[in-house]
Amino acid sequence: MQDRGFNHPLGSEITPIGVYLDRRRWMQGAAAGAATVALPAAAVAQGARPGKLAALPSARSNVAGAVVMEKATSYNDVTTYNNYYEFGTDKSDPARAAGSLKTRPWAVAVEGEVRKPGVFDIESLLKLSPMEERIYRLRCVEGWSMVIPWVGWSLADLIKRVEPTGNAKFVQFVTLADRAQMPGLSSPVLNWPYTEALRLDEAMHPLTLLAFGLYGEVLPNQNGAPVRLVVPWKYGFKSGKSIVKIRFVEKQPTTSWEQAASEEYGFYSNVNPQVDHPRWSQATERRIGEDGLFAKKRRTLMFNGYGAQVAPLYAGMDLKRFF
Ligand SMILES: Nc1nc2c(c(=O)[nH]1)N[C@H]1C(S)=C(S)[C@@H](COP(=O)(O)O)O[C@H]1N2
Ligand SMILES: [Mo]
Repeated sequence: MQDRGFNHPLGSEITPIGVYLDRRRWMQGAAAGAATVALPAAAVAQGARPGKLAALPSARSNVAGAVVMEKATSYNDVTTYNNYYEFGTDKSDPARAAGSLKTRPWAVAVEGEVRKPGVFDIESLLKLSPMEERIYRLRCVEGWSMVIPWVGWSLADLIKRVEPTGNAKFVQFVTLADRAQMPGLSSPVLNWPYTEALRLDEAMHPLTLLAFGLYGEVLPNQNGAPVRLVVPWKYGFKSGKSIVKIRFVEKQPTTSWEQAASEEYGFYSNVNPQVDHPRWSQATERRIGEDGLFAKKRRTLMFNGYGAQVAPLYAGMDLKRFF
């Protein structure tokens, strides 16, 4: 399991009883050879719906490695400690400023090297595949992490639908860039629109999630409403928010972060405790919500703990060179 070798949990992380029971049933199900056990997603979310936004019902994930057996970061921390530079560079800026983002109507254009390009409106995307809840770690390159119950489905479901051609080697993700809605665009801190990209096989990996919600509700604007990417084995910036375009291309695209500082942010950006950022170590991380006097730093795991699922994608690659 991906958690082997992880830091011994702190007292504050002792599993709530409902989650413990849920986990036991899950393991019994796994032992019986069942792929899934039908349980309400709320049992997994380690707490009730916050009741702030519209509900987004989901089933428990079928994807191996999707469930992290750690205490979820509180909804309050997940939604008030954000990176979303289109709304400012302070962690508190997006929660304060992202109210101006209009998430309806919304459409995602899928184009480039695909046989079936098209424009998908958000309503059709919400119905494209069954919603699953997946608890993933999110590890920022800055050295902090969270555990978040996301709601969405594997990006692969959309990719199969549009039928990539043999020339499709990379997938680019483009965030909305509208000065009227996004005050941060007046600063040249990044090249707008924010773009990210994955290799096609990374994008097709079942762990790669197109997320529409968290904590059983639609995404708050500051977390990338109405639709964002979550790539759990890579540093957080690979997970683009508020996506309006998905483009299939032959050549490796440069990303906004590479354009800003290519020595610091490589294309791959796999979470890797052995490859430090040029200005700081990546060996440990601070879990948001564990900021007390006695909070220990956590050891960062190779591929953020998802190595059993994703290491084969990088077999034979020098991950110091392709950082
Ligand atoms: N469009 C856009 N997407 C973005 C960012 C951003 O500034 N703009 N920040 C990235 C970074 S650095 C991180 S760590 C995650 C943070 O996601 P969260 O705020 O939902 O925790 O979003 C990523 N996606
Ligand atoms: Mo980040």
